[in-house]
Amino acid sequence: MITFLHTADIHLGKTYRTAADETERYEDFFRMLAGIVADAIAEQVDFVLIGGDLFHTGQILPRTFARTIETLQALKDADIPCIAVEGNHDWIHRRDSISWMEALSQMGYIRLLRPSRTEDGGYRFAPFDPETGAGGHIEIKGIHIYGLGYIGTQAGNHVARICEAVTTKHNLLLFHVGVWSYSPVEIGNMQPDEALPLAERFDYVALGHGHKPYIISTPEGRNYAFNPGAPERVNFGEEKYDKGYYLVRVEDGVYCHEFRPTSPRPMLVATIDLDGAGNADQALESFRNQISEKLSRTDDLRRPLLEVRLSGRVAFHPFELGRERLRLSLEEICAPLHVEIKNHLSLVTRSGNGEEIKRSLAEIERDVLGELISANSSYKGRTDELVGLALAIRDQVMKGDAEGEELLGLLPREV
Ligand SMILES: [Mn+2]
Repeated sequence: MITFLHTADIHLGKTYRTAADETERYEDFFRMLAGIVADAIAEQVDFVLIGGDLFHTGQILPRTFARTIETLQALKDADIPCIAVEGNHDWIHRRDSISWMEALSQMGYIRLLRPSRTEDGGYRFAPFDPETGAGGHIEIKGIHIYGLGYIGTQAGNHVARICEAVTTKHNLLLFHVGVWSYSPVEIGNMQPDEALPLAERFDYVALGHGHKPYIISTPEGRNYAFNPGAPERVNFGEEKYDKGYYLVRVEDGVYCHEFRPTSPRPMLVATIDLDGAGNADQALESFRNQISEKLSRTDDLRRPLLEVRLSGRVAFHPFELGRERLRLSLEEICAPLHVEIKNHLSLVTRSGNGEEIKRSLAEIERDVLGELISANSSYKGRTDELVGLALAIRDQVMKGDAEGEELLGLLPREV
């Protein structure tokens, strides 16, 4: 019997750069990988598969690389091969420098599989060479493992060429791609009928990319492609997904999977309805009650990640219920690790002739910014463009995903 562990989308290096406790969030992803590594060792698996997006970005910090090595060390010491492909997040566009994934492979922490291409556009899966840390194919206990990273929206068109390049039996494919409509990700998917020929060539297609787990079967009902999803909650929108990875046992060529659940950080996306609130104090009271009620549904004591959307028509200026005020209130209730607030309140007033006027916070923000920008004559005729740019930068900062150089990158050169 052969056993292996299949995970993907670990996203090491992600944090919220605007959070005071960014280290706590940063450690979530390493803690998660360490738990998976510990399970692989406890189960004495023959190998571990990582279906792409080990890292959150192509350009990681040196300490992220150091922590990754620390975390994978136990697997290396136990002589359990860790086989990985690159995801869209690990992808490095500058081909003149070595990627972090390549470095890990050269150092023996992972075996990075990547095919080469033939002159006529075909695929070539060269045997993996531990000396150089490169190759497209590796055999372990009679299973031929082929690896393909992220090839983007063209994936569906490449299936025939991928299958043609494989002539062995008992094959497994590690592939960072989503299959529509199982995958919640919009980009980088192929259609189920485009993926189907893979079922003939490969006994198990180990997917990565979509952060939600799913399994695809042939029309005859044989499960052939497995996506474990991200073991941690990476982005808002993942709060309801099952979280875990697969432990797979292979006996006489039959693959038997078990989904092992993980324990990700609590995440809550809450829409708070403040419709009809007469003043900001009343609205804040209602806000506190609704948040507390929603949080009481979980008994996880870890500091949650929160996305709060305020909605409703109120009789006070939405600015009065500012982000700082809401943030302080949330701090008292649950000390969230990270908060994103989307204020969709709208102010309802009556004009002189009794007509209802409804204005949202977004409209008010645009007006204020527009006035400030158009006051400077050198920005003449570009008010809308610059208001849009200012709001885009504001949104990036609030998300906590980008800072410094990355934010400057949003600016067009001539500004
Ligand atoms: Mn991912």
